[in-house]
Amino acid sequence: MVEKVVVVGLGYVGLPTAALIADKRYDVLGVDVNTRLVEMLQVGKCPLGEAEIIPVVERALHSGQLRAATVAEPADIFIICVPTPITTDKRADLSMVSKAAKATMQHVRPGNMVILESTSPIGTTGDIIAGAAREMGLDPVIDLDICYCPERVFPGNTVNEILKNDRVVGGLTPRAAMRAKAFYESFCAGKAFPVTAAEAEFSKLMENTYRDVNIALANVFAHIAERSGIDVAKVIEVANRHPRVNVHTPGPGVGGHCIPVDPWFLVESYPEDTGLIHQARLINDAQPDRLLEAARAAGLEAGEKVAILGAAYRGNIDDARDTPTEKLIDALADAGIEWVTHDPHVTHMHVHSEHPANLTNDLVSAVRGAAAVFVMTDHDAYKGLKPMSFGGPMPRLVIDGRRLIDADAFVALGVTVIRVGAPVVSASDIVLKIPA
Ligand code: SAJ
Repeated sequence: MVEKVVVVGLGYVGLPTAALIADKRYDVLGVDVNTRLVEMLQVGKCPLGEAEIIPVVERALHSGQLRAATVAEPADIFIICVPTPITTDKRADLSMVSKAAKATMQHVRPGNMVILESTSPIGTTGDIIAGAAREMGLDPVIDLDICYCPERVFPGNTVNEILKNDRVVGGLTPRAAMRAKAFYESFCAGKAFPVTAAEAEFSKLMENTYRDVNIALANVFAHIAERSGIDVAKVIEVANRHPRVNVHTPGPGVGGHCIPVDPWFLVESYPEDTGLIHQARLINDAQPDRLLEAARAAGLEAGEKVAILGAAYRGNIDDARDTPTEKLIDALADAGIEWVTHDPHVTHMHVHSEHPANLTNDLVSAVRGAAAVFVMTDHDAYKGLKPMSFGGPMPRLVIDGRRLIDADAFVALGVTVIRVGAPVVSASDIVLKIPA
């Protein structure tokens, strides 16, 4: 018998998950509160997602294996994939999980499996999902299989990651975990590892916190290098030849909807044990400010204009959520400096900040009249960037937060180059190096 699956939350994880499960011959209903999105899906159109996802979603819609609605229906398996953002005071906002759990439980019957995929503080599945089941008169342990199975999607490579990554599947009971394992292994080539729901919640937070703390460590190494006149990139390269060392890449800060958010869930719940994690968050969040401070120390002044290269939080994607560029914009506004943001992929930015990004995809117009250029995103388009790409007079300063540009070529034209983790280089340094 074909199992029916309801996926609640059709965002960057839920929608591709729903479509890929439908592709494996499950009967899938996608549910979302966004009526415009649902209406588009109902006429067979996929209005969001990466280029690879759109045809998968549209194929699933046309085959009838995937349908969309604003309200759930009875099914065998329910998957909740709604956002879990943080509040301005860095607390987990679980309101969407609560709402989705309550609405979903209206349709849940004994024998069903209910899975939470949203990144959540330890204990959320036991509290909120099981709590919503109890409110409907269901015993979360006897009547249902309740699970926590975190997504591990790397935006830009979503389809592959859903289909190939190993998964952690946590159950409120061993029976629930084994059922989740069988379900995920039915559409995913990766292996599913059964644990408890709390262990799975912790694993997801551990994975992203590990990355954040390691990036912060790399950023601290960059600060030390900047002070000591050493190039950190060169040192990281040789240090990483050690078989048990993997220093991450320093940069202009940490963006995205996961890494700058998830460590706070641990800090909120375990403040006495998370000094290191808290400090790492502060270090990564301060990187855009440090870049601006360095530029100001090199002469950038209020009233001048700068160009920011890159709005996306990571290279070659069009996703600008929580991008370090937004923090840089706020710092520029505070310093009375004007800005234009160039990005070849991002067409709109949902900013928390009250300041506009002033986005353009025309590099020459973005840098025209700029006193300084900040490189914030590791897009391929900026790799090896040369002065001639600016198509006109040079800025006085280039601040390379990603170590991408052809620094020598800029310095040769009199531009001062500030790079994360390296000494500042200006034309006078080159002159000094020329033998008499
Ligand atoms: N970054 C650095 N230095 C590095 C690596 C990354 O500065 O060495 C920056 C990036 O430029 C970016 C930020 O960190 O601004 C976050 O990037 P990321 O590469 O960690 O990727 P995300 O946030 O897109 O995806 C992460 C992934 N988690 C891990 O790699 C542990 C992904 O697998 C998760 O599914 C995703 O978070 C999520 O949804 O939780």
